[in-house]
Amino acid sequence: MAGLGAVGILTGAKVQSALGRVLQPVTSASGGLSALIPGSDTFRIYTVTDGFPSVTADAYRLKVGGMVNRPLDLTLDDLKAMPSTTLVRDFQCVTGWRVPNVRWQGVLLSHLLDAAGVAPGATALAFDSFDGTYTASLTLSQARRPDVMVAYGFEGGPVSTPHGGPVRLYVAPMYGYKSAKWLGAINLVSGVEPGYWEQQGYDVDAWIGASNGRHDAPVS
Ligand SMILES: Nc1nc2c(c(=O)[nH]1)N[C@H]1C(S)=C(S)[C@@H](COP(=O)(O)O)O[C@H]1N2
Ligand SMILES: [Mo]
Repeated sequence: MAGLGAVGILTGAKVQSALGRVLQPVTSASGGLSALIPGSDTFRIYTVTDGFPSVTADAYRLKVGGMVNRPLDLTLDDLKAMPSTTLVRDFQCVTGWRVPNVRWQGVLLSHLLDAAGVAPGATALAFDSFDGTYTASLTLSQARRPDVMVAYGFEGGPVSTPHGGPVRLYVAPMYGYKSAKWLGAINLVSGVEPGYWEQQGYDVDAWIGASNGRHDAPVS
């Protein structure tokens, strides 16, 4: 991955397109001229399917199921009625780009786990995107961290469709591929089920390391 990152900086979109299609460059979270400088702090928009899936805020549902005591079927309003958390962190893709100080708002995953009640024997979470293809995984202890959330807010507004709205996962301490966009379902399972990129060689434990230039302090 370190090698890929270095190549990514040199050849940009070509390498990124091998890892996930880049559909459109968007303005940096911090804005300004940096958006025009190749390799600078802008988000790349990724999807592994043909374009973006889209649902209206009214039709959106998040299901929490699998090994739980009380399966949940939540609307966007249900999520917004839960205690909200704001995190401001760097967002880092394993290919080398990083966007500093991005503001996310949403519900801690630990809160959803408590609401659903984790059944005995569950040790991991499997996340499904409503794009029908993308998946991600976390262990139960990773999911309970105070910097892991289901996000509906981004930079003071909603999470846009290209960024995975209306609701995406946001796993602050890990590389971006853990932060599944267009989040449709969370299932509690008895062992880690490697996600989309993890099945193709990315680390299942995707901690962002200090050697990768992260400069916000880890929570723990
Ligand atoms: N559904 C879905 N989620 C996804 C991806 C994807 O292709 N599809 N790409 C992942 C990767 S590798 C990164 S770095 C981030 C990028 O988020 P962005 O597209 O909002 O910049 O989304 C992650 N979540
Ligand atoms: Mo990524």
